[in-house]
Amino acid sequence: MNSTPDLTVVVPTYQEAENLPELVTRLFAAVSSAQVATELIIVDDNSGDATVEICEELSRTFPLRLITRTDERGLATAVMRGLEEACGRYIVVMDADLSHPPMSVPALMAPLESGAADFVIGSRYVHGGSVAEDWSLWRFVNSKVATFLAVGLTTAKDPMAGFFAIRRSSLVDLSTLNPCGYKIGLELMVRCGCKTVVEVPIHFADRKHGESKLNLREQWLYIQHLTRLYAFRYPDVLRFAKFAAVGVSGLVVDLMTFRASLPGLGLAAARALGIGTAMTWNYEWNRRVTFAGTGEQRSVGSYLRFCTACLSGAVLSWTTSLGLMNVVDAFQQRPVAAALVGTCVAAVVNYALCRIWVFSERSQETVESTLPEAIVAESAILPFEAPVQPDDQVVLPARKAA
Ligand SMILES: Nc1nc2c(ncn2[C@@H]2O[C@H](COP(=O)(O)OP(=O)(O)OP(=O)(O)O)[C@@H](O)[C@H]2O)c(=O)[nH]1
Ligand SMILES: [Mg+2]
Repeated sequence: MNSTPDLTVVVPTYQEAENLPELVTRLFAAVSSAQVATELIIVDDNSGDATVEICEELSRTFPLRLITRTDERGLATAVMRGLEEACGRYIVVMDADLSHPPMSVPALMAPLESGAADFVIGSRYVHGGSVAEDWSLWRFVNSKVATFLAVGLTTAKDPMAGFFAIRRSSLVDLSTLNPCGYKIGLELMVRCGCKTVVEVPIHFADRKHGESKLNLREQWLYIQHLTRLYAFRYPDVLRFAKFAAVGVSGLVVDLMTFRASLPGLGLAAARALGIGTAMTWNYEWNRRVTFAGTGEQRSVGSYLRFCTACLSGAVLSWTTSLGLMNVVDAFQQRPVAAALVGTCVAAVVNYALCRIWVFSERSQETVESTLPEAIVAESAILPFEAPVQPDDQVVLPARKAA
């Protein structure tokens, strides 16, 4: 038997001692009959139940490693810790509560082995898959809504199952992952750029022992997590939304300034002051918020480029709306609609100019290269996990591969 396992199964646990003997026995029965050399890594967050003793006992028979974390709690970071420790060519992540059938583990690995998939999901919602009969309507709706919200990130039918497989070589630098909540599978699928996702049908059973650890707070974390993943997958959509929000706030500033200064300054000067104030306001907020990632510093040069971009937008808006009214019959009697189209075209072009010319990514390089080396290095490396004291973990050595 090769000492490097083909497969690492990662199981995060919190107070799952009662489920472990059955899980481990059934898992190794499945991988033995499929002749897959397997190691099991259990990442427990110091449950305070009999997890340590039970794992010690099981590790006499099975290649099992227990990692006990005392400095952190959370399903996603526990899985990431397991991924970090994995030695197998393929990795399967599953729950401890026997919701995920251990007998399906070889089937999850197979499409990775054959090259048919980059990511495999044990799926409840494909043909042949099912959930426990007494699954509540609340859980069903919850799972479906969560899946629907992720539709822009994956077309998989069950990305929330928590039972999945990936090649170890597909894993990106784990310190770049940023999952909050419990949808670590979705995080890996998106950030590791897995193109081919295959879903293998499973029967999702209800837990027999113990309690669910997932609550309403996790739903809120999921929304935050989704926002981050959408921003990662579609950076310009989110940035454009911020740009538009800044634009609307600038309109309010413009009108308020105009109104306040009109009695004292008269029409022409008050109008100029309103426009100038709004432009400065927009410049500052776009620099700080919309294009914050570029590190663009406040400067006369970038301010003038911004004003030029705004002016180009204004000219474009003016020509587009007049052109539409003069040339297109449908707009001749609809000047407001023509003005609206002009404004939209100008907003897109204005955004593009800001993105490419005013707050370009080039300016980030310039800023970083002027920073002392140590600061650049520190800001580039974000630890995903606080360092663990050696005393904090109990690692039971693997005895033999199945
Ligand atoms: N290490 C670690 N594992 C966790 C934590 N929270 C949950 N888990 C484990 O993650 C897996 C999924 O958690 P569950 O509580 O079963 O969540 P669920 O499947 O949505 O809910 P139920 O099946 O209804 O109980 C289980 O193996 C848990 O023991 C945690 O904070 N740390
Ligand atoms: Mg569960």
